[in-house]
Amino acid sequence: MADFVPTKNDKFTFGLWTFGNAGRDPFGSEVRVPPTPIEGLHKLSELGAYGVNLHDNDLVPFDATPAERDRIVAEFKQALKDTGLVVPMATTNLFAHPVFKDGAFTSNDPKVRAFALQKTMRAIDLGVELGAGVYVFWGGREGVEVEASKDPVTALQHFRDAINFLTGYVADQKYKLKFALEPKPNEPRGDIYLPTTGSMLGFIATLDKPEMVGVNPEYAHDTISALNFTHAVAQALDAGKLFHIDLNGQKPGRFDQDLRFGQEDYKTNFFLVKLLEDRGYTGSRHFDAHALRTSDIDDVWQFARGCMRTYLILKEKARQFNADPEIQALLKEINAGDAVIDPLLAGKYSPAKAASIKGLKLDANQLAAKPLPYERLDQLVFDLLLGVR
Ligand code: GCO
Ligand code: MN
Ligand code: MN
Repeated sequence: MADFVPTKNDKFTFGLWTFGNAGRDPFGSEVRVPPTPIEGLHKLSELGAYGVNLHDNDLVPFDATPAERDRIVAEFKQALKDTGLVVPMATTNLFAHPVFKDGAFTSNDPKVRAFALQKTMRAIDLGVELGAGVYVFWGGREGVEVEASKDPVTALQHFRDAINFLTGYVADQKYKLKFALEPKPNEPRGDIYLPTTGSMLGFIATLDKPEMVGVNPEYAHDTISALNFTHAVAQALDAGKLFHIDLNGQKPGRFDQDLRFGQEDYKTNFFLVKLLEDRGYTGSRHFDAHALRTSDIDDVWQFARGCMRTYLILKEKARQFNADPEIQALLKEINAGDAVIDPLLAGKYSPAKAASIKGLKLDANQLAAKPLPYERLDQLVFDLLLGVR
């Protein structure tokens, strides 16, 4: 820990598509030949990662024959054994092929929706075969540019039908698999349905088997909309729905950058890591990012190393924050309770509590005069993060 070198216990995972990114962007072609999935397993194991996650087509090409599929999967399973890495999460590529150009589960065309279900059932079988316990749904193409083209309520019903169908499939197969829905406001669609973690949580409550379904929030996705990602994760934790998390870097209000974890906004990432660690989150710390377009392969591995190192540094900073006497004394002062009032505010409503609260002698001006030394607190956090404490 002192050298911030990860071990498998840290549960760091990378998508095959992350180190496998060839640097293509909307304005330019590939800039590097990425490592194969198997080369990636060996390198990540050397770097101290815990596992890899994948879309069906990151491993098995879209048009592979059943024999090719079986050979590729067998070789990959052997490499997992050789490296000791695991596959905790799997997902479906429902965005790359032109068939999904106007959506998968929310396409207006029932044949496309059926094709998406067929592909996803096969991809779930693959994920389970590789040992995945979490299955992610990122609806990259589930949206519109032309509002007139889809009825938004019907689109939600179609999405609900698909998730209900697939939880039924998983239960029927007796798979031990949970679903994690990943919200994103836009990109590649102009507007994607269910754009935030809160929208997903609301939607989950309308499903047939809500207990099987949680969320996979991503730092970049909430940050694109300039929302507070740590608060979104807190809400998911509070609801018992944080089944997975995608960590990366992003400037607010920009295109989807997928930067190295922690590359932007150290403070938000510090509070994010602190939240995950303080609240005992036990899932994978998954990096859904890729190296810069300027990187060669050596630099790709610097990127992977950097994601994990940054997490461990922020985790150590969280430990220091929790052990810092001055910060803790301030927090104690700010959070001082009240032996009479606290019990009245906690737990369920009762007529007796209502009467007691109505009868409290509370002087608003006196309450307003209470000092809140937040400038001091925030500067202490800054000093701690910048290493001068
Ligand atoms: C994105 C998304 C994806 C998903 C991935 C797993 O912005 O492209 O974050 O990377 O996380 O498809 O479902
Ligand atoms: Mn993303
Ligand atoms: Mn993601």
